[in-house]
Amino acid sequence: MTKGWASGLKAIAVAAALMMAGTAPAQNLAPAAAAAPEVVAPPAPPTPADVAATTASAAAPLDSAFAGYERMKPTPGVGMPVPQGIAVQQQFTPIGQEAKFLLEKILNPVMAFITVFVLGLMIWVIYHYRSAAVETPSTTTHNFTIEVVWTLVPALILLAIAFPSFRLLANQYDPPKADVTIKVTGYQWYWGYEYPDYGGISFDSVMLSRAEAEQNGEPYQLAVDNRIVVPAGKTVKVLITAADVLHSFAIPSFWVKMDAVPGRINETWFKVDRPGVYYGQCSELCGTKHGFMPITVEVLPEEDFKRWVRMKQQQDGIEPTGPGIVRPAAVATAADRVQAALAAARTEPAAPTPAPAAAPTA
Ligand SMILES: [Cu+2]
Repeated sequence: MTKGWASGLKAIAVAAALMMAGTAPAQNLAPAAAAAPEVVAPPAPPTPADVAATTASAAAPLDSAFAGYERMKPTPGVGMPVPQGIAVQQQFTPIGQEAKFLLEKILNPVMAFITVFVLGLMIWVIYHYRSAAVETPSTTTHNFTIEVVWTLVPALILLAIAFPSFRLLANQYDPPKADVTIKVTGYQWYWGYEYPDYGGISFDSVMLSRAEAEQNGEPYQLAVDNRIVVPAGKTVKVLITAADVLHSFAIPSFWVKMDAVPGRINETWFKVDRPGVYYGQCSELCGTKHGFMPITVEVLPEEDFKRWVRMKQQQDGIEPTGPGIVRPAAVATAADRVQAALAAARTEPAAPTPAPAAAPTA
């Protein structure tokens, strides 16, 4: 319950911050936009060269709006498997950290203890009760105390494991409200991604060749051309399906693994605070190139994520849209000025030109 309140307040704070951030540039730009037509009004009709120049300057603020996005370099050993590694990868989501703790601090020690204890007991029994050491074998078949102990002790161990295990399961299937939703589609043999919140940005993600991966400083067979990009510290809901056969969307360092089933949508989520590059792979045998459809997730600070969204929207010809995405006011104004100038050129013929020509004849 407190979690709900906290996230509610946080959402309000974020919304307020975004609204303020959104209005500030508009206010700053408004006087310039208002003053511009007065300057533009008296001069001669624009030539095509003028229009081209204005269009170019109109594009400039849009470029600067997402200048600064560049592919992030991965940190060696982080978000990827390591040579000779046998442990679970370092975890970067709350669920992953909880699960890794349960596995490494509770389950593995309990399993190791039981395995060693039972093996020792068997060796002891085999040695002490071998036929050479026992002349007359015992005929004992029941022992009430021992039977109670060997039933009760395992039951108590299972009960002790059940509590943290069910808590983890509940947390896993009770995600916080999603900030970003991504639709993932598995294909033979690549992944397709869609961002419905941001005007339906969509792209395919294909594995890089060895040369391309090495050139980028990325691990071969994990690096892709188009990465999933998400904001840091935000809850990302992932809707997963497949277009042909079964695939599985898996990112080990997020504790995420979910089947991609044709005709069905599965759901999972993750929240990563640390910006960085994280790798995953298809984890369901899906055909000959099953091993060649990796997943790359790039977690960016929120502002950088918005720049990436704007860049993708421009590439796809999508109007700026989505939570926190503001249409740059300068762009609208400059575009409007071009339209206005073109309209003026069409409606006003060369009317003022005869007047100065007539003056010098006198
Ligand atoms: Cu697959």
